Amino acid sequence: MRRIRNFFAGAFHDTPSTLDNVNPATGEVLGTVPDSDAVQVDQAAQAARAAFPAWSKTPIAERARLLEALATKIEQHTEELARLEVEDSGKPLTRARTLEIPRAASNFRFFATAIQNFHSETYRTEGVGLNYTLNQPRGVAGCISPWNLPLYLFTWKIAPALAAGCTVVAKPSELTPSTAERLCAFAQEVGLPPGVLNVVHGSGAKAGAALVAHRSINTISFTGGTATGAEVARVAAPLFKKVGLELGGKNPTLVFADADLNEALPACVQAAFGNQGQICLCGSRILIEESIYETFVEKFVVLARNLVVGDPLDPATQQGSLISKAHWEKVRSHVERAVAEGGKLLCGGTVPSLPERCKNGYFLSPTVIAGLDPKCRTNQEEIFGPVATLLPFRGEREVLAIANGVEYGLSASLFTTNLGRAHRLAEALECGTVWVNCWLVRDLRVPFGGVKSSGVGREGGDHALRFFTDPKTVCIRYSDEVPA
Ligand code: TXE
Repeated sequence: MRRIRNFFAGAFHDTPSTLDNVNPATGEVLGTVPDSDAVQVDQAAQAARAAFPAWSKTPIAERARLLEALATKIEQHTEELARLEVEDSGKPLTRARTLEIPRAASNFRFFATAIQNFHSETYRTEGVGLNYTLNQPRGVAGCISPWNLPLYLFTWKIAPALAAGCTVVAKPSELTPSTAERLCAFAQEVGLPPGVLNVVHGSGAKAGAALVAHRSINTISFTGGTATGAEVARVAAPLFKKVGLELGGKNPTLVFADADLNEALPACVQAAFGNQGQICLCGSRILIEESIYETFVEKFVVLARNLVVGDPLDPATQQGSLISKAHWEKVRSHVERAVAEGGKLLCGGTVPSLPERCKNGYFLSPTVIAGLDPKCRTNQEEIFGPVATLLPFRGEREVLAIANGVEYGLSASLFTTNLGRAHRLAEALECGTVWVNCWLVRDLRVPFGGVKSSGVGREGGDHALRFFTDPKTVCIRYSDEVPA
């Protein structure tokens, strides 16, 4: 049995009460997770506060060196971390090993370099003087991350915060604590000073809420559900905290008749079902131009049906389990509602047959639904599971109305070979990222975030470094007259 512990002031600590850590692919209890409350959050916040003055003054080159060292540790432990991620979340091992853990290492490497190139502004006011800005770290940052891409999203917040000179109190999801604990051990091994990175495990309602409300934590970077994001914003607003929210999505994938279907079809399948549909960027509404609708649907359903659902440890597996029993039940209830709303189930909706080891796991076959109105709840609410809906459209005007006709605005994918249309629609789509003829191609320098109910603020590159710093303006008055 694994015993996860909190990490603050450079050491691991037990808590009086714990939660169970369950492997969702097998139903087996893996061990315990601290059930932290305001007391542990306060201890971690005090450690972070005490460490801030020295860390914020640590030369950038030294901070960057420590971040590089963390990246190297992650790389050296890729296999171990990937297996922990799989046990906690049920995602396919191949995915964790080749994509998610390498990306966690890249997050540290990227921000180790980015901070060395981070620059401030200068304005010369002629005849008066010079203004420049100092980008100063804000203090103690609270980083709250979800369970879908555990170490990948955890490090996506922690790396820029540390690079910028903030100290951190972080809370990973209570469902996926294991890789965060390993990261703390790496922090000890590479010599990150005590109190610079602190991790408090526990539920959102207790540990998460205490972190958001803590007065010493003045900056909150949150990724999670939209309802939780609203609660975080409500608590943080009267405390005048700086808050970044990366929330849910109901992202459209637009497929035009002029698209190269050999490229578009596999990309649409990936976008719909990647990580069992549990990525905020998943393209869960596929909008297809009427003239190719029948052809597209037929081919898409074959590809979806052929995805291999199975034991996450099997290298052939493309689809693992959902994150938890509660989430599995929620996604299945969405499928039932889709049918009640008049949707036609073209494939999936059922629990696949699985090897003995996974017979108590929370699996669902990739599910494709057609025949629903764009305004029905299935097409409006985030399902966050392996469920995609297919909708026909006629022309750009109609597809824009459908694509933008939801409360969310995180991303969109657009498949077309018409250059003018690609630019026109990229401008008109209401979201933070538009991918043209691709999905989830990520450059860590670009701004990342959403509009509408998908969130506030941007992560990535300089945007993240700006988030964790405050610009201070220094105005120096001097005379233009050269003394005689
Ligand atoms: O997320 P929560 P849940 C969406 C997806 C999913 C839904 C609910 O639609 O079905 O959200 O998922 C912590 N104060 N996304 O309930 O609760 C929590 O402990 C502070 C989209 O699992 O938002 C965890 O660490 N923190 C998403 C983190 O918030 C709180 C990824 C996210 O959990 C808290 C995940 C509180 N009051 C779900 N309550 C994305 N944008 O990628 C919870 N938490």
